[in-house]
Amino acid sequence: MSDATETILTTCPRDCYDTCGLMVTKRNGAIHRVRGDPAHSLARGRLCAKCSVGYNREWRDPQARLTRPLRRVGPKGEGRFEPVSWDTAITDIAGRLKQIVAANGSQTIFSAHYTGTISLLAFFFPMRFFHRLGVTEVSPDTICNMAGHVALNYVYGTSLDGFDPRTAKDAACIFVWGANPSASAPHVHEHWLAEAPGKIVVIDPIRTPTAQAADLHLQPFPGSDAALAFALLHVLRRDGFIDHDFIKAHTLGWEELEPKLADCTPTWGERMTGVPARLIEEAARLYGQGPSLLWLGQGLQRQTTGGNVMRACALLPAVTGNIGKPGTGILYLNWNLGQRHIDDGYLTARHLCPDGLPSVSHMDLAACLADPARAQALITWNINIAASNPQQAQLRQALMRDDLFTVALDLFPTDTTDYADYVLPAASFLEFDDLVAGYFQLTLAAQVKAMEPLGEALPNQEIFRRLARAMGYTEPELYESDTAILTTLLQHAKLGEDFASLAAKGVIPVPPEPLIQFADFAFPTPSGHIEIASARAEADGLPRVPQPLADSKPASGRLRLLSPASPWYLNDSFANVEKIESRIGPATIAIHPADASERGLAEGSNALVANETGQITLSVTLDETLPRGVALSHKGRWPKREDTRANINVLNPGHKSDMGEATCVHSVEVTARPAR
Ligand SMILES: Nc1nc2c(c(=O)[nH]1)N[C@H]1C(S)=C(S)[C@@H](COP(=O)(O)OP(=O)(O)OC[C@H]3O[C@@H](n4cnc5c(=O)[nH]c(N)nc54)[C@H](O)[C@@H]3O)O[C@H]1N2
Ligand SMILES: Nc1nc2c(c(=O)[nH]1)N[C@H]1C(S)=C(S)[C@@H](COP(=O)(O)OP(=O)(O)OC[C@H]3O[C@@H](n4cnc5c(=O)[nH]c(N)nc54)[C@H](O)[C@@H]3O)O[C@H]1N2
Ligand SMILES: [Mo]
Repeated sequence: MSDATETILTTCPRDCYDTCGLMVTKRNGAIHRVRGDPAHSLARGRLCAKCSVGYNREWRDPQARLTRPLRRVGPKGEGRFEPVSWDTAITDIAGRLKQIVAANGSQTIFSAHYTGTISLLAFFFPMRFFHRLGVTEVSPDTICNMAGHVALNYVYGTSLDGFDPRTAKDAACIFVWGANPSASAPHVHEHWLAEAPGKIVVIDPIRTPTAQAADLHLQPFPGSDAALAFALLHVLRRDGFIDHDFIKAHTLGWEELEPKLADCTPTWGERMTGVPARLIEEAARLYGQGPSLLWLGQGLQRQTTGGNVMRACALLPAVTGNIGKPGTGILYLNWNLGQRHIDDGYLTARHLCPDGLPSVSHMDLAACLADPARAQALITWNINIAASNPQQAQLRQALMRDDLFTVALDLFPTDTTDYADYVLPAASFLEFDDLVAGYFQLTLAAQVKAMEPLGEALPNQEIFRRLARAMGYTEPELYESDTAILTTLLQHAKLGEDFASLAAKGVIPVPPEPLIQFADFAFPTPSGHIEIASARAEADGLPRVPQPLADSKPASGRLRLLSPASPWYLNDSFANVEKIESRIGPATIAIHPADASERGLAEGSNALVANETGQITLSVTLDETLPRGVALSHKGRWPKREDTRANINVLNPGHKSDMGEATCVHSVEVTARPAR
């Protein structure tokens, strides 16, 4: 054994805007420390608190991790298992799946997955197996951002080609609308936004640290942003910021929208949204003077009318010509992998299922799983549905079904794995080579193996290769090795890198020079123009143009509950990290002091928070910066680690937003009263 110190550059593949470069220091062949890569443009040598603690403790701790395949011995939900060999687990699982295919059809097997990791192989490769098997796919984005995708597709023909963050240096103004980078993108908040020369305008019902640091903070009531957008458009039009040449050359439908703006005065906007008219005027002026960037967050669209909100907000760049030149553009997610020369059709072997998989919304998952005629088996990977999905109690009831054959892949023993018949231990990102394409910065990065998998853990890809073999499948795509795929990807990308050279650098920008979004003004809509009015939306039963709507305020006595990203969790990851658990204490609900006193609640008291879907006891914190009628409780806790055996999603009825059958979790309404 050598006593040499070795460093490895790798990449954090969490579902986070930052996609940090990491530096792993090894001593005597073992990992000594995982930290931020000092040379990485955002990480700058430091990790966020959650990853810094988690990656140096539980993520490398065989006591905390799943390390062997497990077979259930107790009742579902109890989490009692016996270890079995990989051979036994894989043979048994394949045997059951074959029986189900023969007796009930492959579409009664459900695959639920999301972004537990976004590294390309671990995220995409398992789809090769599912495409071959022909399962029912639980439509991944319906749990997160589907309404926004559908909406932006109507307007721009794409939701994945955002502005290049490097162009912030050219922007006089940046709107951060319904995103909270101080939690959801900590290094973007700390460095990218802080260093941007332009004025920062944050639009968020919550006074987040990002809002506090901004030049201007607009605090609309949740779900009122479409009305706010119309009031901004009114001012932009009144004050001469409309770019008529741009509208004529590159958009469709302005004449249908314009008449609607007349009544949407700042005073009207104030009445609809709660944002003072004077701030609406000021924000419009800052945006109109430009050049301006518009970042539309994912929190923004998790509303009953979230699709309409996104369509309305997306009009700002289109009517002011803030498109196609430095310092302008719109961003939702930068995840057009083709732009980085990555072919996701190849990664998922889409040709094995030419018509696409049948799919259901996450909003319907609990009902589907409760129905033996629809669901005979469930395979979960990269997701923890028992923590993150709506209708928590109903979902758990469905997962209790003894005849629902359930297989769960994870790093950790979660609430979801507790319901499985077989639990399969997945290897962490520190344990295998992969590639990571960030969804904010335009980069391609190496995820580099820094340690052997803990125990018998295997990367997702290898687990599905083994399952394919046991199923008797013969398609070579199902067996392609990680090395072969990484080589092919990098060859096709023509970036002059192989895996070793990329691993030595950690990360490269793709393209190397800042990109001007929509520089060619070719919008991938049916008309090739930005569609302010959309015939496709109309054909889908929606209004042709966005509407100046605001959700109605909760009925008296109710609060609108927001449950966005916490800085201490990454969705439901890190909730099992003990240092974090003791640092943040019990689950809380923040409300305005006046709302609290009306309900007999005080700082530190326990509130029974309830609605027709469920109830939970939460510790009250008072926050006078919250709008009246709004409550805040962050997502991410593990039900089984709570006294109540539930988390905030026990309150989410799983209603669908107006587009994409997607979540509208920020539209949940609750009552709160003293808990006994
Ligand atoms: N109340 C409320 N609920 C929400 C939201 C909200 O705003 N409010 N947001 C929603 C959103 S935006 C999302 S995206 C979902 C996310 O919800 P989830 O997808 O459930 O959450 P994650 O923590 O991202 O990842 C899930 C699991 O993936 C595992 N994992 C990590 N790496 C690997 C791997 O390599 N292989 C395997 N097999 N597993 C791995 C992690 O250990 C974790 O248990 O939650 C949704 N739920
Ligand atoms: N630390 C951490 N980082 C994360 C995650 C995490 O859980 N923790 N999750 C990751 C995932 S999966 C996702 S999808 C992203 C999500 O990250 P973001 O895109 O930032 O979305 P959210 O955290 O859901 O909400 C962002 C903000 O939207 C605000 N908001 C809610 N409703 C409204 C509204 O009606 N109007 C306006 N204007 N604002 C509103 C909330 O108050 C919140 O401050 O973050 C990713 N990064
Ligand atoms: Mo998400």
